[in-house]
Amino acid sequence: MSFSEGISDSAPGPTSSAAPNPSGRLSIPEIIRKKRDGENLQQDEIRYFVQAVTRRALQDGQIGAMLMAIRLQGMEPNEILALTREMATSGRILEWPEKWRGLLVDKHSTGGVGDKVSLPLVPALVACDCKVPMISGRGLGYTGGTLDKLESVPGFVVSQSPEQMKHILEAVGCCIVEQSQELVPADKVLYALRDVTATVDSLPLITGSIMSKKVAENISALVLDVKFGSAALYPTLESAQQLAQSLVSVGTQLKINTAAVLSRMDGPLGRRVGHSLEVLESLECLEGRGPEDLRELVTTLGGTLLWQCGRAGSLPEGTAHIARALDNGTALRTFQAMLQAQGVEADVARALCAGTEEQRLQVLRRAQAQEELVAQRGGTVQQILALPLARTLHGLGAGRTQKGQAINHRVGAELLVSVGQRVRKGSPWIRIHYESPALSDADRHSLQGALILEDSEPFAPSLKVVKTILPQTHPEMARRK
Ligand code: IUR
Repeated sequence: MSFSEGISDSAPGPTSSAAPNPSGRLSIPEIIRKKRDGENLQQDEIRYFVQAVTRRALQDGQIGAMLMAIRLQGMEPNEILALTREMATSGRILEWPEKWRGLLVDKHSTGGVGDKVSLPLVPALVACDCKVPMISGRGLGYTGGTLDKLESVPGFVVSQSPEQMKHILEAVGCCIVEQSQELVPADKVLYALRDVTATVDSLPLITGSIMSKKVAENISALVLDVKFGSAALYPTLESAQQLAQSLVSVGTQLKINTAAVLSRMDGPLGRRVGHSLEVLESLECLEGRGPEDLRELVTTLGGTLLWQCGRAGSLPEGTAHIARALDNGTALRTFQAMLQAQGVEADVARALCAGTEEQRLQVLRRAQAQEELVAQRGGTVQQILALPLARTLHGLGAGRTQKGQAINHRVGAELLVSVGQRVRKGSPWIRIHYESPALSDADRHSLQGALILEDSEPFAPSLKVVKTILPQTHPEMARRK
């Protein structure tokens, strides 16, 4: 018996142009062939494939072939919508009390170096009366994951059941957790195979993967931070915009009020990269301090969400609400409560959120060694390239080269200069925190390549956010038409 025959019993019957085998039932090889040859798949074919994936009824080779066919041939918007819907319903959909309707929001980023936005943003949204059941991810490629960053706080537990999530949302208003086994199991299988079949960057597959998890979260509003640039998944603004449009369109059709912000990812976000250093910088942001570009993204993404869910009358008003929550300490107190609700001892959470930098470092632990590199010439900083920096830190143990591998949360870097600033030859521009392996001459060389200097006047750095794609059905949009 072939695999396709083995799973055809519970499959929907064929439609006129669906992919049946000679017995008249849907057939996986025939569905793969259709996509391989650039044909559109019917909804029942997509359902058949996703259900078979979820039941682990397919060979990895079959799934890999289908992923590559999708990667090469693409999908029409109606196919992407069907894929997302089928993936979302491959597992449980979270349920929330009726009184939270309209208040449940989330943010998703396509990932960037130094991107710690979720840490200050999630509690700031709660301080503005939202509920945030964030399901987040681990590091991908050279970019760190929110869960890995939070795990640099001793005691923080990312694994929480749907029931525990509800309990934490009732008590605190937010949680940041890993995807449980019960949510979108199809994505677990597909994602693992995308990673090893060079199909991660497929627009339909990214859309299905991200949006299925948001549909399963059962939220009302979502903002997406879609990055573009040399250290982003999509290098150009145009390609990132296509992805953003696909995500917004699918989200809207699946009844999530979805907006997207397009932001630059050539240089690191903020001045600290590496897990525990990024927690430190997030705490500064939660105190109303910290780097301007981080605050810009937190307030823009949060402000957009507050406007989407009606907690603010305009984008500037939403931005101002988030800024206030950062400046008046309410977001920081919520962050402290979230840490405790997710397993951190009360005195540890207090030392982090109300302590001095020294007390914070005692909790997070400083790496055994630090080294400052100095500028090899004078000039104005045009750019600090995120990719060589992230690659070097990855090699020093800040990232994983294979699944399940331990990472060193203490490895990282602090930028001592900003874009647009003049530096003198011989002045320190970066401090590297490392343990084992030690920093090598090859590392020093590649790091020096990240600092781009030119003989020009100092200048103010550009904003990170270049464009916002608003939800298609928002009343304000309708009024503007
Ligand atoms: N994050 C996801 O959840 N899915 C994806 O495909 C990518 C990032 I790329």
